[in-house]
Amino acid sequence: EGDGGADGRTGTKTLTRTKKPSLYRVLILNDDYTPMEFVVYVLERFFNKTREEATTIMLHVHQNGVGVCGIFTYEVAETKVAQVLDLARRSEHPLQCTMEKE
Ligand code: TYC
Repeated sequence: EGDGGADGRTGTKTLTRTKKPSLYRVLILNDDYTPMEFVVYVLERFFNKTREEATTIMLHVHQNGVGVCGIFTYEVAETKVAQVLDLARRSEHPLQCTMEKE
């Protein structure tokens, strides 16, 4: 925990502490109109799920209203949400995706 690196000029030890980044859950929400196949495709394409994993998550969301696509650092989560919303909008599906601090 924390490495004491030698300071260049004086050789004085300086404690450098690394902080673990906060993590964020990316969630997808159920709706009545987005095709099941589109949701499976989104999970495969943006969240690197197998077809089997994607189908399990999609059905969970269909039945429970919300589900976790993955857990990421802030900027990665933000990018994935934007990618999903952009494809959904361009495809004219109402699919919603959001993020929350873990
Ligand atoms: N409920 C949708 C349907 O019956 C399928 C669906 C699943 C939509 C998951 C969104 O996040 C979702 N076609």
